[in-house]
Amino acid sequence: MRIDVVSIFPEYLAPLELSLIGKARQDGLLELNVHDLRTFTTDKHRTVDDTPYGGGAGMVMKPEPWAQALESIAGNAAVGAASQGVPAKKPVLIVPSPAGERFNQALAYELAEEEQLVFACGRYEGIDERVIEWAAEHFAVRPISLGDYVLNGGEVAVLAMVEAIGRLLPGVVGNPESLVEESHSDGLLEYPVYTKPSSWRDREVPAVLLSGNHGKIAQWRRHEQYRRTAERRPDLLAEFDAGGLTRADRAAFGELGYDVVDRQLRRRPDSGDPA
Ligand code: 6GU
Repeated sequence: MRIDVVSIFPEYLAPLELSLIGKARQDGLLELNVHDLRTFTTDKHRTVDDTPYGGGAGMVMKPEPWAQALESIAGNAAVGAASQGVPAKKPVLIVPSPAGERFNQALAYELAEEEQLVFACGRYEGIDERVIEWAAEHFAVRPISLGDYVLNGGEVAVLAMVEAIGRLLPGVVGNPESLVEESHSDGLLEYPVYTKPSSWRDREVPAVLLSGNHGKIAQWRRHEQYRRTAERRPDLLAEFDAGGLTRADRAAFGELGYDVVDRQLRRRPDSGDPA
Protein backbone atom coordinates (compact mmCIF):
# COMPACT_ATOMS: atom_id res chain seq x y z
CA MET A 1 0.00 0.00 0.00
CA ARG A 2 1.04 3.58 -0.65
CA ILE A 3 -0.07 6.40 1.70
CA ASP A 4 0.43 10.14 1.13
CA VAL A 5 -0.33 12.64 3.90
CA VAL A 6 -0.60 16.39 3.23
CA SER A 7 -0.32 18.70 6.25
CA ILE A 8 1.00 22.10 7.30
CA PHE A 9 2.59 20.27 10.29
CA PRO A 10 4.51 17.37 8.71
CA GLU A 11 6.43 16.89 12.01
CA TYR A 12 3.12 15.84 13.58
CA LEU A 13 3.33 12.61 11.58
CA ALA A 14 6.79 11.65 12.93
CA PRO A 15 5.35 8.87 15.17
CA LEU A 16 4.59 6.92 11.99
CA GLU A 17 8.33 6.16 11.90
CA LEU A 18 8.01 4.17 15.17
CA SER A 19 6.88 0.73 16.24
CA LEU A 20 4.78 -1.53 14.01
CA ILE A 21 4.06 1.06 11.30
CA GLY A 22 7.68 2.26 11.20
CA LYS A 23 8.81 -1.37 10.86
CA ALA A 24 6.27 -1.97 8.07
CA ARG A 25 7.74 1.01 6.19
CA GLN A 26 11.30 -0.29 6.67
CA ASP A 27 10.21 -3.73 5.48
CA GLY A 28 8.65 -2.24 2.32
CA LEU A 29 5.12 -3.37 3.26
CA LEU A 30 3.97 0.24 3.37
CA GLU A 31 5.22 3.27 1.43
CA LEU A 32 4.35 6.43 3.35
CA ASN A 33 5.12 9.98 2.20
CA VAL A 34 4.37 13.13 4.18
CA HIS A 35 4.04 16.39 2.20
CA ASP A 36 4.18 19.95 3.54
CA LEU A 37 1.22 21.87 2.09
CA ARG A 38 3.25 25.11 2.21
CA THR A 39 5.64 23.82 -0.46
CA PHE A 40 2.66 24.08 -2.86
CA THR A 41 2.11 27.82 -2.22
CA THR A 42 3.55 30.48 -4.54
CA ASP A 43 3.47 33.70 -2.44
CA LYS A 44 6.29 35.04 -0.30
CA HIS A 45 4.48 34.31 2.97
CA ARG A 46 3.46 30.78 1.90
CA THR A 47 -0.15 31.55 2.82
CA VAL A 48 -2.51 28.59 3.27
CA ASP A 49 -5.56 30.29 4.87
CA ASP A 50 -7.88 33.26 4.49
CA THR A 51 -11.06 34.69 6.04
CA PRO A 52 -14.39 32.91 5.43
CA TYR A 53 -16.88 34.27 2.89
CA GLY A 54 -20.11 35.08 4.74
CA GLY A 55 -18.18 36.05 7.86
CA GLY A 56 -17.79 34.17 11.11
CA ALA A 57 -15.00 33.01 13.36
CA GLY A 58 -11.72 31.46 12.27
CA MET A 59 -9.94 30.94 8.98
CA VAL A 60 -10.51 28.66 5.98
CA MET A 61 -7.82 26.85 3.99
CA LYS A 62 -7.33 28.36 0.53
CA PRO A 63 -8.14 26.05 -2.41
CA GLU A 64 -5.15 26.47 -4.75
CA PRO A 65 -2.35 25.07 -2.53
CA TRP A 66 -4.54 21.98 -2.00
CA ALA A 67 -5.17 21.61 -5.74
CA GLN A 68 -1.42 21.84 -6.44
CA ALA A 69 -0.59 19.29 -3.73
CA LEU A 70 -3.32 16.82 -4.71
CA GLU A 71 -2.61 17.15 -8.46
CA SER A 72 1.05 16.37 -7.88
CA ILE A 73 0.15 13.27 -5.83
CA ALA A 74 -2.59 12.09 -8.25
CA GLY A 75 -0.23 12.71 -11.19
CA ASN A 76 2.46 10.55 -9.60
CA ALA A 77 -0.07 7.78 -9.03
CA ALA A 78 -1.32 7.88 -12.63
CA VAL A 79 2.24 7.89 -14.04
CA GLY A 80 3.17 5.03 -11.71
CA ALA A 81 0.19 2.97 -12.88
CA ALA A 82 0.88 3.70 -16.56
CA SER A 83 4.53 2.63 -16.19
CA GLN A 84 3.27 -0.72 -14.92
CA GLY A 85 0.80 -0.99 -17.80
CA VAL A 86 -2.23 -1.08 -15.52
CA PRO A 87 -5.31 1.14 -15.74
CA ALA A 88 -5.12 3.75 -12.96
CA LYS A 89 -7.70 3.18 -10.23
CA LYS A 90 -8.63 6.40 -8.46
CA PRO A 91 -6.77 6.65 -5.14
CA VAL A 92 -8.96 7.21 -2.07
CA LEU A 93 -8.75 10.75 -0.70
CA ILE A 94 -9.56 10.71 3.02
CA VAL A 95 -10.51 14.09 4.47
CA PRO A 96 -10.42 13.84 8.29
CA SER A 97 -13.33 15.87 9.63
CA PRO A 98 -15.78 15.73 12.54
CA ALA A 99 -18.41 16.14 9.76
CA GLY A 100 -17.41 12.88 8.04
CA GLU A 101 -18.75 9.32 8.15
CA ARG A 102 -17.69 7.41 11.27
CA PHE A 103 -14.43 5.46 11.20
CA ASN A 104 -14.68 1.92 12.59
CA GLN A 105 -13.01 -1.49 12.25
CA ALA A 106 -15.13 -2.45 9.21
CA LEU A 107 -14.00 0.73 7.41
CA ALA A 108 -10.38 0.04 8.43
CA TYR A 109 -10.65 -3.41 6.77
CA GLU A 110 -12.22 -1.85 3.65
CA LEU A 111 -9.51 0.81 3.31
CA ALA A 112 -6.74 -1.77 3.94
CA GLU A 113 -7.72 -3.30 0.55
CA GLU A 114 -6.86 -0.09 -1.35
CA GLU A 115 -3.76 0.45 -3.48
CA GLN A 116 -3.29 4.10 -2.44
CA LEU A 117 -4.69 6.33 0.30
CA VAL A 118 -4.20 10.10 0.45
CA PHE A 119 -4.96 12.00 3.67
CA ALA A 120 -5.70 15.75 3.47
CA CYS A 121 -5.19 17.24 6.93
CA GLY A 122 -7.29 20.36 7.35
CA ARG A 123 -6.62 22.91 10.08
CA TYR A 124 -8.57 25.99 11.17
CA GLU A 125 -12.27 25.82 10.24
CA GLY A 126 -11.57 23.46 7.33
CA ILE A 127 -10.74 23.42 3.62
CA ASP A 128 -12.63 25.46 0.97
CA GLU A 129 -15.49 23.10 0.00
CA ARG A 130 -14.76 23.47 -3.72
CA VAL A 131 -11.55 21.44 -3.21
CA ILE A 132 -13.64 18.50 -1.97
CA GLU A 133 -15.90 18.71 -5.08
CA TRP A 134 -13.02 19.23 -7.53
CA ALA A 135 -10.95 16.40 -6.04
CA ALA A 136 -13.59 13.86 -7.14
CA GLU A 137 -12.11 14.15 -10.67
CA HIS A 138 -8.93 12.43 -9.47
CA PHE A 139 -9.91 10.64 -6.25
CA ALA A 140 -12.62 8.65 -4.53
CA VAL A 141 -13.28 11.24 -1.81
CA ARG A 142 -14.22 10.09 1.72
CA PRO A 143 -14.70 12.64 4.55
CA ILE A 144 -14.14 10.51 7.69
CA SER A 145 -14.58 11.25 11.41
CA LEU A 146 -13.10 9.40 14.39
CA GLY A 147 -16.03 10.24 16.64
CA ASP A 148 -18.28 12.93 17.96
CA TYR A 149 -15.73 15.39 19.29
CA VAL A 150 -13.56 18.09 17.71
CA LEU A 151 -9.79 17.96 17.15
CA ASN A 152 -7.73 21.00 16.11
CA GLY A 153 -6.73 19.38 12.84
CA GLY A 154 -6.65 16.11 10.93
CA GLU A 155 -3.12 15.06 11.93
CA VAL A 156 -3.97 13.17 15.13
CA ALA A 157 -6.87 11.48 13.35
CA VAL A 158 -4.48 10.39 10.58
CA LEU A 159 -2.13 8.84 13.15
CA ALA A 160 -5.06 6.80 14.46
CA MET A 161 -6.41 5.78 11.03
CA VAL A 162 -3.00 4.87 9.56
CA GLU A 163 -2.28 2.68 12.60
CA ALA A 164 -5.69 0.97 12.43
CA ILE A 165 -5.39 0.37 8.66
CA GLY A 166 -1.65 -0.35 8.53
CA ARG A 167 -1.79 -3.18 11.09
CA LEU A 168 -4.28 -5.01 8.83
CA LEU A 169 -1.87 -5.11 5.86
CA PRO A 170 -0.43 -8.58 5.16
CA GLY A 171 2.75 -9.19 7.18
CA VAL A 172 2.52 -6.11 9.42
CA VAL A 173 1.26 -7.91 12.54
CA GLY A 174 3.55 -10.89 13.16
CA ASN A 175 0.86 -13.33 14.27
CA PRO A 176 -2.29 -12.77 12.14
CA GLU A 177 -4.29 -14.74 14.75
CA SER A 178 -4.03 -11.75 17.06
CA LEU A 179 -6.25 -9.86 14.58
CA VAL A 180 -9.02 -12.45 14.98
CA GLU A 181 -9.62 -12.30 18.75
CA GLU A 182 -9.66 -8.57 19.38
CA SER A 183 -12.34 -5.99 20.09
CA HIS A 184 -14.65 -5.27 17.14
CA SER A 185 -13.32 -8.12 14.97
CA ASP A 186 -16.63 -9.94 15.55
CA GLY A 187 -18.78 -6.93 16.43
CA LEU A 188 -18.22 -7.40 20.19
CA LEU A 189 -15.78 -6.02 22.76
CA GLU A 190 -12.83 -8.21 23.75
CA TYR A 191 -12.89 -10.51 26.82
CA PRO A 192 -10.65 -9.60 29.82
CA VAL A 193 -7.13 -11.06 29.89
CA TYR A 194 -4.82 -12.16 32.74
CA THR A 195 -1.21 -13.23 33.18
CA LYS A 196 0.99 -14.56 36.01
CA PRO A 197 0.90 -14.58 39.00
CA SER A 198 -2.45 -16.41 39.38
CA SER A 199 -2.94 -14.71 42.77
CA TRP A 200 -2.03 -11.03 42.97
CA ARG A 201 -2.82 -8.66 45.88
CA ASP A 202 -5.60 -11.05 47.02
CA ARG A 203 -7.15 -11.11 43.54
CA GLU A 204 -7.45 -14.44 41.75
CA VAL A 205 -7.43 -15.17 38.04
CA PRO A 206 -10.84 -16.73 37.13
CA ALA A 207 -10.48 -20.47 37.88
CA VAL A 208 -11.78 -21.59 34.48
CA LEU A 209 -8.66 -20.10 32.81
CA LEU A 210 -6.45 -22.44 34.88
CA SER A 211 -8.63 -25.51 34.20
CA GLY A 212 -7.04 -26.58 30.91
CA ASN A 213 -10.56 -27.17 29.52
CA HIS A 214 -10.36 -25.35 26.20
CA GLY A 215 -14.05 -25.68 25.41
CA LYS A 216 -15.03 -24.19 28.77
CA ILE A 217 -12.44 -21.41 28.39
CA ALA A 218 -13.73 -20.47 24.93
CA GLN A 219 -17.30 -20.35 26.23
CA TRP A 220 -16.33 -18.28 29.30
CA ARG A 221 -14.48 -15.80 27.10
CA ARG A 222 -17.44 -15.53 24.72
CA HIS A 223 -19.82 -14.88 27.60
CA GLU A 224 -17.45 -12.25 29.05
CA GLN A 225 -17.58 -10.53 25.63
CA TYR A 226 -21.38 -10.50 25.85
CA ARG A 227 -21.32 -9.13 29.41
CA ARG A 228 -18.85 -6.37 28.62
CA THR A 229 -20.57 -5.36 25.42
CA ALA A 230 -23.98 -5.25 27.15
CA GLU A 231 -22.53 -3.10 29.95
CA ARG A 232 -20.32 -0.75 27.95
CA ARG A 233 -21.59 -0.71 24.36
CA PRO A 234 -25.19 -1.97 24.18
CA ASP A 235 -25.48 -0.14 20.82
CA LEU A 236 -23.22 -2.82 19.29
CA LEU A 237 -25.66 -5.59 20.26
CA ALA A 238 -28.36 -4.13 17.99
CA GLU A 239 -26.09 -5.00 15.02
CA PHE A 240 -25.05 -8.44 16.30
CA ASP A 241 -26.12 -11.52 14.28
CA ALA A 242 -27.52 -13.80 16.98
CA GLY A 243 -28.47 -16.55 14.51
CA GLY A 244 -25.56 -18.87 15.33
CA LEU A 245 -25.78 -18.74 19.14
CA THR A 246 -25.75 -21.99 21.15
CA ARG A 247 -28.31 -22.66 23.90
CA ALA A 248 -25.67 -21.71 26.48
CA ASP A 249 -24.97 -18.46 24.59
CA ARG A 250 -28.68 -17.61 24.54
CA ALA A 251 -28.88 -18.37 28.25
CA ALA A 252 -25.93 -16.04 28.90
CA PHE A 253 -27.67 -13.26 26.99
CA GLY A 254 -30.89 -14.13 28.86
CA GLU A 255 -29.14 -13.40 32.17
CA LEU A 256 -28.03 -10.05 30.75
CA GLY A 257 -31.65 -9.20 29.89
CA TYR A 258 -31.60 -10.01 26.17
CA ASP A 259 -33.79 -12.41 24.15
CA VAL A 260 -33.12 -13.63 20.60
CA VAL A 261 -35.91 -12.79 18.12
CA ASP A 262 -35.35 -13.41 14.37
CA ARG A 263 -31.53 -13.67 14.73
CA GLN A 264 -31.55 -10.32 16.60
CA LEU A 265 -30.94 -9.51 20.24
CA ARG A 266 -33.86 -7.69 21.86
CA ARG A 267 -33.59 -6.07 25.25
CA ARG A 268 -36.35 -7.45 27.48
CA PRO A 269 -38.74 -4.62 28.44
CA ASP A 270 -38.84 -5.58 32.15
CA SER A 271 -35.05 -5.84 32.56
CA GLY A 272 -34.49 -2.38 33.99
CA ASP A 273 -32.02 0.31 32.95
CA PRO A 274 -29.13 -0.76 30.72
CA ALA A 275 -25.94 -0.84 32.82
CL1 6GU B 1 -11.12 12.83 11.62
N1 6GU B 1 -10.74 15.36 12.29
C1 6GU B 1 -10.91 16.42 13.11
N2 6GU B 1 -10.34 17.58 12.79
N3 6GU B 1 -11.64 16.38 14.21
C2 6GU B 1 -12.20 15.21 14.49
C3 6GU B 1 -12.06 14.07 13.71
C4 6GU B 1 -11.31 14.18 12.59
N4 6GU B 1 -12.75 13.07 14.25
C5 6GU B 1 -13.28 13.56 15.35
N5 6GU B 1 -12.97 14.85 15.50
